[in-house]
Amino acid sequence: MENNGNTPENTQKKYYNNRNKYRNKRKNYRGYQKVNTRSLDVNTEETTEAVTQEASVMMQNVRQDRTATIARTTSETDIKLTINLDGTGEADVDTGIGFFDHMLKSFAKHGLFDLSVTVHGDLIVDCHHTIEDVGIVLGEAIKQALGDKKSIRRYGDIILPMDEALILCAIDLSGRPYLVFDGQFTSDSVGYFDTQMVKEFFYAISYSAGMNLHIKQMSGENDHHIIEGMFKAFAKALDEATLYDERIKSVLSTKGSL
Ligand SMILES: [Mn+2]
Repeated sequence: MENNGNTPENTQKKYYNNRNKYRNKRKNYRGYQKVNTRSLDVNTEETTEAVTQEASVMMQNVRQDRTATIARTTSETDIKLTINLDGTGEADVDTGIGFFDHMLKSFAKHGLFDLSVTVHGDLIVDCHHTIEDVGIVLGEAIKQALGDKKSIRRYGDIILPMDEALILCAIDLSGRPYLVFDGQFTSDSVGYFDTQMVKEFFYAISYSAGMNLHIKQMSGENDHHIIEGMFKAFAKALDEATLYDERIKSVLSTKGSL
């Protein structure tokens, strides 16, 4: 009564409570990943601490679902888009512009994103609204899927070859939009895709995603190669920037947010 409740009975109860907590943690841990648990078989205080740490790592591994779906309707376009940043490259794309579909499928495949896009755009006018608005919506979806950007690499870059074309792409998921685009095309269009729209598309993404995006054509002659190189390079750089890095415990910024 006067000994702070530390009766032999209570002490035993506490012991069993702690033991059960420890066992549950171990059970959860084992259920999560069937890996080497031999190191957990010795019941010492040190081991309990190790298990607690493992449990915390385990919780970090149970990541947020990085999927976003956005629907946007204006008088010019009607768009529904879903992206999963942790996908496998599956794409289901129908924009009404064959070459644009080809580019978006390349983007999904090489970034290992799952992407579904359906667009009813005013193609009777031209391809402008359709391509620009998909850029806006894709950027919004990327931003939404990224969430708080905790534990991601933030930066990604590549110099990607496609035959004679060589494309540099560098990304900072800084939250600050900025596009630097350096590309020269010799034809007005590839299929029904106007080459002027390449820059517009990436501009729209960088602004709606809050992304610093550099795309630079280092060489290239064939517009199909140059544009496809840009979409693939963007995909690879974005994949790298969105990858989780276990060493990054919070967001990769001295400000504390991105
Ligand atoms: Mn191609």
